[in-house]
Amino acid sequence: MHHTDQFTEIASFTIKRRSCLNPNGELLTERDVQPDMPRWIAIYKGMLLTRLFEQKAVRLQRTGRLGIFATAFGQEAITVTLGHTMEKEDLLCPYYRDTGALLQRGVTMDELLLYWGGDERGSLFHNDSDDFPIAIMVASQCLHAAGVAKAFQLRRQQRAVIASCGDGATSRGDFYEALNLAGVWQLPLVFVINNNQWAISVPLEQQTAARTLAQKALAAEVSCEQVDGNDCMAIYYAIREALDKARNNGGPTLIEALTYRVHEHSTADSPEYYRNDEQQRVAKRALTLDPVRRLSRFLRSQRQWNDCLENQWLRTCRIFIEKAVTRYLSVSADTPESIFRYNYASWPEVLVAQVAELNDDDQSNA
Ligand SMILES: Cc1ncc(C[n+]2csc(CCOP(=O)(O)OP(=O)(O)O)c2C)c(N)n1
Repeated sequence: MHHTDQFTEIASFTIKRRSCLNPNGELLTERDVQPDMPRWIAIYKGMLLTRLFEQKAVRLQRTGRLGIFATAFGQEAITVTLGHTMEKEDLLCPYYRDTGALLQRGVTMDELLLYWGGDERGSLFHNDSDDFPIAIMVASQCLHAAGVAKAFQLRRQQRAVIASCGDGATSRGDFYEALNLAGVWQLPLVFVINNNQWAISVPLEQQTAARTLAQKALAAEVSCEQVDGNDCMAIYYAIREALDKARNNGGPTLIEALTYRVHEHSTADSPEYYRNDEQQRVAKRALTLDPVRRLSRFLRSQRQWNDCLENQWLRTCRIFIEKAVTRYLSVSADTPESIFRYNYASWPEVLVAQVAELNDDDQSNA
């Protein structure tokens, strides 16, 4: 007996990748990008500022004045453009590689240094936004973002939320749960995945068998695309369209920004221990895709930027950074009980006892 089954195609999907500038800074898009020139300059300046600030932060860590730091070196385009593109009323649930976005959102360098210096007061942003503190717990911010987006929807506010995370985060349950809720509730939520292809020592191919991270959105019926993550223009258009759609009840979007982590994950690791020779070569080659150089080439070809402007801006950044570092270093240490301060409006009995014990210890040590 011979059985044949009848199959009908019931759904099919494609994943698109968006690019506007090639690695030489040449335009690939038909769009009229000229009217937006001040925007490209602002993003470029934001990337330089972020790069210099992060270099300083690493030096502070190396000299014992910060606990740890994670840079976005070579992948500044995603975080800076993301912060630049959001409206003030939107809300960012950032992760630890979002220094560039937070600086764009008006978070001060002093606050960021306090945070990385282990001081809880660094999470109290005074930037007049409702942005969340930096998430260290991988993917936790995706669920927080879904909750906030649901609140905006219930209040009928025209505001969008961005959940920013890395590729490793998309391997966690929190990510899938948030994505599922975003789809089923049609939340005003944009996921921006910084796919730098490493989760500390674990390369992407050991995280997932999926050919793109964008396609993870398909199962949740969430719109998705991949963008060249070193191309500020492509990132800008993708995020702007997604935010506009979210604010106008058009539902959620997932944007996978494809880039590469050139250096270490953070100041606490060294890639030579886990990247083999070929992977080290790939990391070196990835430097040729540098988003800063790419946008610089574009701006210079348009006669919008030159060495003189560059040097002037670098000088301004350095002065700005040095002043922030001085202020950060002059902040006196918080009290030990600060580790309890932010979890509860009023402490439960068990914590009251622990705080008392801590204060006793503190006094007897003094
Ligand atoms: C829930 C949880 N598990 C483990 C860690 C330790 N950890 C910190 S960062 C990281 C890798 C995250 O990689 P990815 O999401 O790709 O972001 P990237 O740092 O590469 O930008 C891990 C496992 C953590 N912070 N939270």
